[in-house]
Amino acid sequence: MTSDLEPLYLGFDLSTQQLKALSISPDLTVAYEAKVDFDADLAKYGIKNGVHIHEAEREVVAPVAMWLEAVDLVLERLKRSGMDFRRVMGISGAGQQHGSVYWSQMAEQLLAELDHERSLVSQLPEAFAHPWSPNWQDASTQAECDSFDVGLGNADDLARVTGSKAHHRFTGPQVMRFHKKHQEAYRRTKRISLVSSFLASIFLGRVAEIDISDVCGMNLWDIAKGAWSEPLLKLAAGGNDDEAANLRDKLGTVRVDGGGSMGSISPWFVARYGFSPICAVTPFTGDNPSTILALPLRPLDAIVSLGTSTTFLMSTPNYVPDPSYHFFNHPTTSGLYMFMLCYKNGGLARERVRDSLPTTSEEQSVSNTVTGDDPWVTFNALAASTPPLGRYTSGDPAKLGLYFPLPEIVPNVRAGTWRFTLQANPTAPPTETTQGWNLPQDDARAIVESQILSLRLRSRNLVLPPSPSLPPQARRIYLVGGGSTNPAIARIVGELLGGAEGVYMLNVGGNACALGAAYKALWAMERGGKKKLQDHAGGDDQTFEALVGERWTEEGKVRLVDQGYRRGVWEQYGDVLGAFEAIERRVIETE
Ligand code: XUL
Repeated sequence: MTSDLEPLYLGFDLSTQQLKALSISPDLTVAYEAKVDFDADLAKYGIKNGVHIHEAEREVVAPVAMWLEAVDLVLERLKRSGMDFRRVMGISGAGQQHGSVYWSQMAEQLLAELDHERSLVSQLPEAFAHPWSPNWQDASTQAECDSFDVGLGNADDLARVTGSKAHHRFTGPQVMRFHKKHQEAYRRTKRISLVSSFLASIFLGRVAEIDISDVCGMNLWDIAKGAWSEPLLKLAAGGNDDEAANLRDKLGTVRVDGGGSMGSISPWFVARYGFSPICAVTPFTGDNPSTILALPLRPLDAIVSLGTSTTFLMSTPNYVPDPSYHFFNHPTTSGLYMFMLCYKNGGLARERVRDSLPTTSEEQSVSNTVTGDDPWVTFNALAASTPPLGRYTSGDPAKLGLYFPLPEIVPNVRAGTWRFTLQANPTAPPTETTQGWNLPQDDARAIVESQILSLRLRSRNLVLPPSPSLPPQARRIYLVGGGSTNPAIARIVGELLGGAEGVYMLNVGGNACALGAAYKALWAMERGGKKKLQDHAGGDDQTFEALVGERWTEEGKVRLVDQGYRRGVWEQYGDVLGAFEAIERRVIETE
């Protein structure tokens, strides 16, 4: 180790709209942080919300050069905040999942010979066979998804082998389209990285391996065999064996161990920013796998991320794949898996309802005096005062809706709003109608219920009874993201999903993903204890959960926001799960 300076561990989060960097001390306290906002800082790339959209083909891409420039900029900002880079003993990072980067033949040499007097972006244009990275929001690959879904038999078979059925954004279908659409660029491509391994490569000074968790977002990795799926490689590469072998070379080997060191940081960072030459680059992973590392998450605890989109994450020892959700290898702990649901419609859909609600002048003045300009006052008041399922008396029909201002992934359905009522007799089918609805007011509770009902429906086979007297549910539910501060949403999450030990807000200032990356770097280097850290070998002794669990204190990091399970209410929602499934099916069938 460099002298007796206290070590720091540095985590990056390369997301759609920004690059964040955050360093922690060994006791897990955040020491320094900085960020680059693509739209605000790098508008010259002509992006909006970090991407370019080509509407006609439903194509969404991000400029790779912008990310390179962001790396320099974020490190400059960290330096200005006073961080001494010599202290950094390990770095890790998280990347938006599924995106791919296409390196040229020149990449390795250019990465190895960077001149510290010059920026990354000025030296690496020739390192890429294609200047764009297909983004997770891309929806241009329907034809390729259709081929993937029948590639191994049917969508169930694909989900069983790779953890997911085919999705537009998954890298296998994306590579298949790239191969057809950009033949020349594909031919010039020497290596293909995911966004996470691309960022790791920059720090490593050579193309880094893809990690064992993020690789599951490709529809190309056979999870049970722990190997690339040969038939799927062949499919993505255009159907012949030589092309499949060539694609395997482009993708390289996969790093099975989520910890340890992949190598020392590239000399460019040492000379330009003063990093120690022995600072280790540890494996980088996807943003969702990294988010579950922001706390010592126990199996059967769940994270609900209430951002622009909604994601539901759980760590579980059981691999129970199904086409309606995703399974990934856990990023640090072999034998565990990450279960994920990922929706396109989340915060934006709730905002649409919020903005449609009438504001009485009385409410407006309460909002201004009590809460400043909180735009959620009316929405929250309505969501909290409406009884579960909009049923004022036990004989009232239940109100159920689907609210998708954007085309949805779960289920795969076009944009639209649908409202139903369900008679008290549970065997009666739901009726599509707005009769009995008090609109738009009833939408406030119904939209939150609808989003959370979908989570409950799809996670119900993965949870267990936390104690003999309780029905199957998560133990703790942690809320993260913008919506996590909303008390009305927290209460509905508790009423509907339960949470035997309650619903908590993870209070980490929107940094869960970068924090997870920093914790991962720390664990990667310190899991073998002091001795191995000094030898700079990284260890292999302590699990992530054990090491971070030992140092983690809840104080200031989590806050109880709802009691969770309420007997009777949780069961009422359980009674309408079948009807909710039926209305989804009905909507899909009418497409
Ligand atoms: C997950 C997904 C998004 C991206 C960007 O499947 O597509 O959550 O990882 O955050």
